Amino acid sequence: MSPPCLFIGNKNYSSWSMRPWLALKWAGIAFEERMIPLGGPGYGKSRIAEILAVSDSGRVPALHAGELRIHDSLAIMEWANEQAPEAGLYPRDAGLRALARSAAAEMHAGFAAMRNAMSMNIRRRMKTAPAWSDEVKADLARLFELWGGLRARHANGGPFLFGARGIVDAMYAPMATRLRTYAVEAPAACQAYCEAIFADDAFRAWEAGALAEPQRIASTDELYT
Ligand SMILES: N[C@@H](CCC(=O)N[C@@H](CS)C(=O)NCC(=O)O)C(=O)O
Repeated sequence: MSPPCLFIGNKNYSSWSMRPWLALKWAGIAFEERMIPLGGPGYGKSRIAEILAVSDSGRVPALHAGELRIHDSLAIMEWANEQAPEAGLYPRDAGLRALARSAAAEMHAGFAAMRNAMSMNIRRRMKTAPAWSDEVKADLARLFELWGGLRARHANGGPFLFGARGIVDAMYAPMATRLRTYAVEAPAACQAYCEAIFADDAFRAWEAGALAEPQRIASTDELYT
């Protein structure tokens, strides 16, 4: 059987695509990838024709594995965890696993103000942060509280949120790039966590792909200019 195929958006811009791509790499699951450019007709309405052809939601990421078509980042990562349980994408302890799932779900369903105001743009570096709304400030405070608490608790187990890297880190990796892009000052423990993400081999491979992409999406590149 041919390997699974992960359909993704532009590596520079598609935060949801980055997440399962990292988790699949970390799990050691071989897969093909196909990039469908965002930004053209239908973008923002889940109506890009090339995406609709491979994803029932009209959004990427989507994973095809045999007859199976999974069209959501977290669902793809849960599938990866079931395919490769030995990879440790979630903590082995059941209680910690529940907390990791809580943190992953919080990202999947939340941080809307940050996601809107800080569109992922890996290659971009703003010199100073724009003035953030109260909603964005509240999201940042919650992010730092969550990361800071987990790092304090798991400092001895490794540099990631639960010590070893896993689905929670895949979920939050795009947030680390947002802080870097939009010149957000983070508490030291959170900055150290961002550095651990930036040093990760799979993250660096994704980042290299983002930097090599020629396409520009003006609506994102011109935020705050
Ligand atoms: N809940 C979905 C969100 C996926 C999503 O919003 N993907 C964006 C790209 S990052 C997309 O496909 N946008 C296409 C559009 O808006 O038309 C997931 O977790 O996979």
